[in-house]
Amino acid sequence: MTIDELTSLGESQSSVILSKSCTLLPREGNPEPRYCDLPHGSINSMGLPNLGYQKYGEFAPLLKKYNKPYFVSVSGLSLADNIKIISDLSDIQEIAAFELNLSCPNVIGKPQVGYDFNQTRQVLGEVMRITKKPLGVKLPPYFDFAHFEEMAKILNNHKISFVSCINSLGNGLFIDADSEKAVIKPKGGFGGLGGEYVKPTALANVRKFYELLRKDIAIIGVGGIATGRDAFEFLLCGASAAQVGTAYQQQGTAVFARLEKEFAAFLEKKGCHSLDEVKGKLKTINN
Ligand code: RRO
Repeated sequence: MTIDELTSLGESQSSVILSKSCTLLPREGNPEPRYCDLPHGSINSMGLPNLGYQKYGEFAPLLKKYNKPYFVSVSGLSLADNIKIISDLSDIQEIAAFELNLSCPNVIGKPQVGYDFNQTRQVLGEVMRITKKPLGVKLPPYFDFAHFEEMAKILNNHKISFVSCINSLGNGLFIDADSEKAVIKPKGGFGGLGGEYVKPTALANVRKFYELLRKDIAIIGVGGIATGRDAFEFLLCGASAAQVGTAYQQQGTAVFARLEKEFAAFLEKKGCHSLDEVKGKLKTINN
């Protein structure tokens, strides 16, 4: 969220710097406690705290020295806000791409756009017209094949460059039996689940969209990646890159060097010399 955090991503082994999702105006976000580590992941209801989109534009030249792409995540609270943010930031050369977040589960009174197919169609139709930069979409998890198919049809109709699957699994509830309380404060304790809890759901979403999307739409896998072996599983399902949320929150930027090392060692153990040998090559049980 802050320039210090973005700078430390620049200095880390991550291959991209991705900002916190931004809105038109700065936001404090929801009251604390709003994030909690759990035995197998995390729950959060941050509520989109961010410094306002202009700051993420101003940071772009400061991050240039790291020689890695800087992606700005955009989560305007309305279509008009998304248009304003993306058109204003499109002139900034040091921004490599936008990730349009259609799936924040934690803003009170704002349903996730990605669960409303008509709204998604409208947002993409308008937003794609106003930028020449690569634009990807962060999707919520889907659970029904009919929904995967409907969303894929919409995405295939637009010149998007990538999808990131998945955002946190919205509105879980983690409670502590001793205190008889929820572990986070906003929304009566309901929040987005991340980490190990969501990995099978994330793999399913990557796999389904790999089957259904145009091959020029890259898939960024996200949801429970904590080891090189996890990253390999996402590659098998069809992901071209990995995004790390909970493990980054828990371990800081050192997670990227460890993941890279473990992933390379895993590929070597398998005797793989290129990612294309593995990407999307998941086997199924046929007899
Ligand atoms: O800030 C958040 O509450 C938040 C966002 Br924008 C998001 O996309 N996903 C999430 O789990 N939390």
